[in-house]
Amino acid sequence: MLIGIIGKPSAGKSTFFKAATLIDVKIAPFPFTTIEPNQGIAYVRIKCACKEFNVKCSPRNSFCIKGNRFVPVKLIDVAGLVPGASEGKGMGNKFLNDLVRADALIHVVDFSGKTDSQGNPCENYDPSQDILWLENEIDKWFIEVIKRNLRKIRDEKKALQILSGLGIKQEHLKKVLEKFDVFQTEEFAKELRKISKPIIIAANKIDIPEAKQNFEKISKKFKEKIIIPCSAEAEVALRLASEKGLIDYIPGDKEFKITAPLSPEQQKALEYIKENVLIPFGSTGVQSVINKTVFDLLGYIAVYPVENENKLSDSKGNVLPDVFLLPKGATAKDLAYKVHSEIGKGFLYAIDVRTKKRIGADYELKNGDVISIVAVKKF
Ligand SMILES: Nc1nc2c(ncn2[C@@H]2O[C@H](COP(=O)(O)OP(=O)(O)O)[C@@H](O)[C@H]2O)c(=O)[nH]1
Ligand SMILES: [Mg+2]
Repeated sequence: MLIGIIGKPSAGKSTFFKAATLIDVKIAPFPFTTIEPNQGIAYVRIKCACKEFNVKCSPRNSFCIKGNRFVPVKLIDVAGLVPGASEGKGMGNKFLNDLVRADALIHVVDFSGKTDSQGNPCENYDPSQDILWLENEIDKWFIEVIKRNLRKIRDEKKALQILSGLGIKQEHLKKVLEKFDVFQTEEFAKELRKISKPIIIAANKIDIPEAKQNFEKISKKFKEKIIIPCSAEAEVALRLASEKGLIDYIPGDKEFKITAPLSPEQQKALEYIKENVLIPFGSTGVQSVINKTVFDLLGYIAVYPVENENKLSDSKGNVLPDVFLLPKGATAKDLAYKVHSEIGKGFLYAIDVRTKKRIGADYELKNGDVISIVAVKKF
């Protein structure tokens, strides 16, 4: 899963990226496949099953802080967009390549109204304009790419083949085809964008008083969109203070505890965050944006596979070692394949560890399930 961060210049994309990926490497000692320069690892935060089952977990592909499991997802800081980008303004191929690969987009919007559509300082800019023009640019870009690729193509089967070649997923094509045919290019492209690149809005710089007022207005205006108040800068400050041992703070928490003597400036900065972000909004919002992107926008679920249903462990005794993020609708057999292709092939049945009930290959997994898979071992 890859999540792209988009927005106009100076909206706070890089700050958001830093906030979401800044995590003490000491607590995340597991290896990752190659990460490109503008990519980073963010984490969704879920309740770790260790608490409920009252066991001490030994995570392998994630980590646990005080009963909160942090599960990695890849984040990509896409270049800034400006109005007219789809006609080539301020946008290179790099942007498009990054965008194509993203499963979902976080649109970081400066809600303070203190930057114009190009990212220049101003007063009283209406942030809802950004929500509209940016979505429109991406739609236009989709229309453009599809038109260009389907020029002179008249055969639907061929057209769909070409779209698959562009990295567009079968399941997305299928859904769009229920509403439009591929030659209704504009409607088709817009629907495809909506399904294949859903957008969540991070209402950033919410610590600034004008942003609060704008948020109240705009969230009422766009009821169908997911808009999360957030302060990327506050989250960076809290994660840094926590790394330095000045405060106790877990990303996503609604408060922090001071654990060391502070300079007057540090004291003031933390007080500001508490009064203007944490108390009025319940958190900095950065963690919440990541969580809602994965669980609400993309509809994923988190599932713990274990081998030993009594010890909740793998064969080496690691307790609740893994947690996987799977698309909604994933079955017990899908989970088995995710654990290992051999386990998938040899799948016999599975056990829902909570109920101790046997479940079949087609059982649709639920968020938070702890599942033990029984497979033929002779492969
Ligand atoms: N007050 C406030 N300023 C922020 C916040 N996030 C980012 N900024 C500031 O906005 C400016 C642009 O941020 P940056 O991350 O470089 O924007 P980008 O161009 O979208 O990558 C910088 O001066 C940041 O310090 C926030 O949550 N609150
Ligand atoms: Mg930047």
